[in-house]
Amino acid sequence: MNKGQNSLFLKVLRGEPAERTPVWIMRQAGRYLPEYQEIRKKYSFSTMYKTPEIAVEISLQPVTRLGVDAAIIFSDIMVIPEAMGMKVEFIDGKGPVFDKPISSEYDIKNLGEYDRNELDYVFDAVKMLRSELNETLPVIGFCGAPFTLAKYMIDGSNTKANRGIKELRFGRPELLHILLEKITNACISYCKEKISAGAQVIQLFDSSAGILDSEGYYEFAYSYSRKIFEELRDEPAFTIYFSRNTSQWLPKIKDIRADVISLDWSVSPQEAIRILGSEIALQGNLDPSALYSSTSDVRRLVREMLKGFSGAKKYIANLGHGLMPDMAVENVQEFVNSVKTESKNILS
Ligand code: 1CP
Repeated sequence: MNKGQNSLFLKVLRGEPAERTPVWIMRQAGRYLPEYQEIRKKYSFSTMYKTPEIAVEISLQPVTRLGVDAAIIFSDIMVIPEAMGMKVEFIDGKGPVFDKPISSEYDIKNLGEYDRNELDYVFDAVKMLRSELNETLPVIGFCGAPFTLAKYMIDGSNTKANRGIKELRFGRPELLHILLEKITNACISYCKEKISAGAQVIQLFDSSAGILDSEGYYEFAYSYSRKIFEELRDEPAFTIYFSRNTSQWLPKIKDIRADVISLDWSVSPQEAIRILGSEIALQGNLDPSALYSSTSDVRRLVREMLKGFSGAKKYIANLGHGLMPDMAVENVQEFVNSVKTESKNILS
């Protein structure tokens, strides 16, 4: 299978020898960067991700500024609900808010068909980004995992109580399955088309999976993400599974059929390797809040993280979740620089 060019990132995923550890950061294209804020002053967030030229420019900002080893396409996971006919607004300080969240059996059964024509701007942006990078670095495409998307579509925003989704999970599980199946089919089509457009890596974000109980996680989150990975097995792209607050379920996650498991900071690298083995590729996992400390602390913590993962055959450095808007660019830069220099020492 042709899984792309000779970048460090893809070399590591193919299991080839590499001189250092590759690094990228979740939410690297975003609000902590002054050059992002400059563009944001002029446009709304939705104009930014719906205009391929702007999305590509923002995707390239962290590449230019920080020297990360992959570019993630600037977009959002809510494009799938939008392509299923739902209306989403992005409110400052609050994130996505749906004007009419799903609130009944009728809403679930009459949810719009996923219309890929609504998303030409995403596929165009991926094509453009791949061409701009000129095979130097890989393009990471991403997709919200079905459970995480369902949570937002039902609860309407990032409410802490998760009232609607939990009501459905316990009260009308068969309806939740109908919804999850519709979303899963949309995700499969969307990911395949992103790969056709040029994405060499696809990360599935199951950011909300950790709100579930153990049985619920397997039934409503894990199984649908696994189905997507099954469908992507023969596609020319590597797949990454990111979920949060789910490390208690790592023995199960081992079999999710993703090429890479992205870890949060609730599990130590050594423990993750003990559970998952040293063959599967791992990504992560420094607590993003570590970037609120001093630059010398960042370097020390990165060194510890890299040593912790030294038993994994394939490893990509990242945080355990995304960057926050108020993080200092110099500490973000120090994270990237120290992965580069310290991993050379550790690997040599
Ligand atoms: O400028 C602004 O006001 C917009 C802020 C913003 C940005 C920069 C939003 C709204 N989304 C994004 C980009 C984004 N979202 C990316 C870009 C690529 C990158 O990583 O650099 C990605 C991968 C996402 C994915 C995303 N959006 C997730 C899953 C990952 C995660 O962080 O858990 C989720 C849950 C969302 C919803 C969303 N959209 C925006 C915000 C602020 C949020 C998060 C809401 C929340 O955490 O409550």
